[in-house]
Amino acid sequence: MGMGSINTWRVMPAVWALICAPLAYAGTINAHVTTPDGTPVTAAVITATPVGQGPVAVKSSAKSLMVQEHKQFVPFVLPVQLGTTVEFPNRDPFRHQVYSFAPAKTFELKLYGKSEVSTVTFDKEGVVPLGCNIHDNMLAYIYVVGTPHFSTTNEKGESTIGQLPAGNYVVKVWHPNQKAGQGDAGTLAVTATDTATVSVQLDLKRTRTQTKPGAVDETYN
Ligand SMILES: [Cu+2]
Repeated sequence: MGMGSINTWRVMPAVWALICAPLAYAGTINAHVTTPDGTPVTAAVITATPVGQGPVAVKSSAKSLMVQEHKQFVPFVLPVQLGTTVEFPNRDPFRHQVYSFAPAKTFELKLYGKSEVSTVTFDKEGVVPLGCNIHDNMLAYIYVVGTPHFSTTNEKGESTIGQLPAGNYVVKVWHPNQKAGQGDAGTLAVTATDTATVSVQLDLKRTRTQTKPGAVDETYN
């Protein structure tokens, strides 16, 4: 045996560790959400909950962002895990006053101006529609979920949840405009080595969306 064989022998265990380590612990779900006529649904939230598991809150003080910019909330739909604190930074040169009447979280932030940040901690599962007392057209949703496994669909209606321990998961889809009785995507078996795929159809109501960013016609006061 020459030197080449000895080197290969030494390197192989390290290579195998690199290849095998991620696969041993992590499964993936790929979801594709469309309307019945095949139009991709953007901003739908996919959740995966281990079968039989109750709501799980975040372990540490997780933070998330709901920005106000150009008289809009960004993002339109923000999924967060139970117990997450959401910051509401104002990036407009005028003031906003954010509120919700949702049973999952009723709150009203003080009127606040540019570069000011208010926070709210979401401690109940459910849908929290947001509005602004100053700008009637501002609308967004915080969706509080009891699982760490969730993601939001992109403009193609696609979404990936990774890093899943192998097991059986209840998969659900939620979008603020979906009609009642929809969103159950069934139970999926996730293995450590394969990608599970699920296609879901959501029938959407016609409802108002946020206005497009317009001319900034307000001054900071
Ligand atoms: Cu506002």
